[in-house]
Amino acid sequence: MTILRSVSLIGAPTDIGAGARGASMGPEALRVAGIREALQSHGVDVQDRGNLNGPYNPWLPPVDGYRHLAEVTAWNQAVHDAVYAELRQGRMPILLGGDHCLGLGSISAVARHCREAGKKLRVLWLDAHADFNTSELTPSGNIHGMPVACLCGFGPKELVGMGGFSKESPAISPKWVRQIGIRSVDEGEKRFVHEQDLEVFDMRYIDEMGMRHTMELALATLDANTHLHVSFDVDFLDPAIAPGVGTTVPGGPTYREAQLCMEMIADTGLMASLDVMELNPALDEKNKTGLVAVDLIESLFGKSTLMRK
Ligand code: 5AB
Ligand code: MN
Ligand code: MN
Ligand code: MN
Repeated sequence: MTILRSVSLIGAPTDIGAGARGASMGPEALRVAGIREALQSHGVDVQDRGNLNGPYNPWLPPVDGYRHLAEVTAWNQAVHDAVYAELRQGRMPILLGGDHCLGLGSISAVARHCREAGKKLRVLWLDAHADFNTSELTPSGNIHGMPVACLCGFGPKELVGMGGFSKESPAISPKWVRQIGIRSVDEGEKRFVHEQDLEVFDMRYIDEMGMRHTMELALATLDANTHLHVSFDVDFLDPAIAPGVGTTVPGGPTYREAQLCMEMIADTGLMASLDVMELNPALDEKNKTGLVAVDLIESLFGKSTLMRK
């Protein structure tokens, strides 16, 4: 296994890109749920870098299709810089969100690192949503619905340009992304997903083909030179096991399906960065969702049954 055994936790306590308040409390809920201790119990060296700082949430309506673009940019720059610094030191960054707009800062840093290190990048996007909206397509203006599009070069220059990238030379190609668990995509967004040929394993696919086959395809064609980034939006999970998110969508992966998904990622030994996003303790039940998230993260780090030890 080539899993990096040195991990840095980076808290990003904001809900600046979300449609509900409360994801700003996510980092602390993951700590209270024992993320550090859980990883340490699997022999991982864990440094908790504490929380990043950024502007408060003014809770304003959209301007030109974006809510809080300046604040979103500031938070993402802080995330980008922190994630990039950890990668440069050979450590695995785990971003504790925070809403999913911050996937832009995190993955732009990962893409920059991969470009400099000559590594291939594969992004696994575990989510109920495709997060592929643009300012023209969005029904809400909430930027947590746009990070994948921005990373692919479709978005405002402030965000598309993060990490030294540009519209002409974006951080990632849609070809590098595999989306899993998708079950809520807006009308215009759907068209754009098809137009850009994003590879989406939606719930219909998982229901028909099973999680095992889905993950075999999503993890196909990786090699030893691949940096595997996992962007885990907690609303990926069925609301029955994960009620503590702002945007619940019924019909998500069960506990068992999600475990298998994480175990198969762990088996590759290639995961080198991770985002844990959108946990909203204000909507949770006694940190149930925080605890299930930590449990699944343990599986990403190789917690498994006796049979495999
Ligand atoms: B999340 C919606 N598509 O754009 C929009 O939770 C929801 O990061 C986005 O996946 C959900 O506002 C963003 C309706
Ligand atoms: Mn998301
Ligand atoms: Mn989502
Ligand atoms: Mn959400």
